[in-house]
Amino acid sequence: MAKHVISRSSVFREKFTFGTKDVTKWFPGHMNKGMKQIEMMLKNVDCVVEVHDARIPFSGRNPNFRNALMLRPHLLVLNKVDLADMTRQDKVEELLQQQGVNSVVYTNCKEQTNTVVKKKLIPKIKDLIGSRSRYHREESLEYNLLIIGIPNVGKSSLINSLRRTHLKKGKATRVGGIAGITRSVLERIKVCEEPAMYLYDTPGILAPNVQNVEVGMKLALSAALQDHLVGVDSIADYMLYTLNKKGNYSYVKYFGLEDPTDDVLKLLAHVALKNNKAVKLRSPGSQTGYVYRPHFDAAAGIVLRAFREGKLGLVMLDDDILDSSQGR
Ligand SMILES: Nc1nc2c(ncn2[C@@H]2O[C@H](COP(=O)(O)OP(=O)(O)OP(=O)(O)O)[C@@H](O)[C@H]2O)c(=O)[nH]1
Ligand SMILES: [Mg+2]
Repeated sequence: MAKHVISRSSVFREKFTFGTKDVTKWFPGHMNKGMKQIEMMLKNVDCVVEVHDARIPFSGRNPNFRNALMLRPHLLVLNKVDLADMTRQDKVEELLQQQGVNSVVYTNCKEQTNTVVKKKLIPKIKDLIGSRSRYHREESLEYNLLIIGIPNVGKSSLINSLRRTHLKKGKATRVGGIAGITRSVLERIKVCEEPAMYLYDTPGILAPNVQNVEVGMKLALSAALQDHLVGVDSIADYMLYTLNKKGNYSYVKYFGLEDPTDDVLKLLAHVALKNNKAVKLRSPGSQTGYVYRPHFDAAAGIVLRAFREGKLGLVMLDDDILDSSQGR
């Protein structure tokens, strides 16, 4: 991380001013249908595997899943751990436990050979299922798992990773970089032979009302919301605010800036210039009749891609929640 001696209070914003776009209400129709399908599936499943993004272990977990989590054994998979700053893992787990989450595993489903998926996940699921009554499913030798979570956290990737690891089989379900790839509850997908385990993939489902705008921005920054709903420029601004607040100035070196900045337009203009991203505008007053200005949205796309690929360092976006629970 680049070292810069800077007096934060005089240079950077202490608070982020949220725009007018309402990011707290984004619940497309397919999510409503998905939630109903999930509720109907519950009687046929032995364990609910909830996948969430390790960079936001608390923000955006859907409270409407609570029913599902209480009725069946529940495992929380914090995925994308390759992008997350887990320095405060103990605190994360303590707080999750206070919220009733007792079983957590951390995964990186981008990795080809994922040792957690290979060695820990199936035994943990087996133990969890063994710890409770399976009711009418007691006789069945097959285990059915339901995978749930908000959009784009890696639910389908986890299924593919399990299949690759345990069955040496290829992709069974579609994966993609934009929220909303899986649109409905899918067929049973076999993920393990011994014991026979099947998984139902489901669409990512957000709470109908995200708690507040800051949670909405964290979801947008981690790509659980589609960018156009918030605007790439606003998301890039929130990213800059967040990195500066954490004293993470790695973006300075990465984008070749001279100094850290709190001005997102300055950052975006610089990135646009470096990447030849300009828009040509009519300007009757100029000699050629045209002027060029930086393509801010294209630059914001480049900046967000770098952040989401981990090029700007590992992050924990829920630091504020960990701080506010300190000493409680
Ligand atoms: N860095 C990183 N990227 C991951 C990981 N797991 C998944 N991804 C990426 O995250 C994106 C979303 O993955 P999906 O598996 O489609 O996520 P999903 O939860 O099924 O998404 P929806 O079906 O849209 O709800 C893809 O670009 C994956 O390659 C991980 O552990 N680390
Ligand atoms: Mg999916």
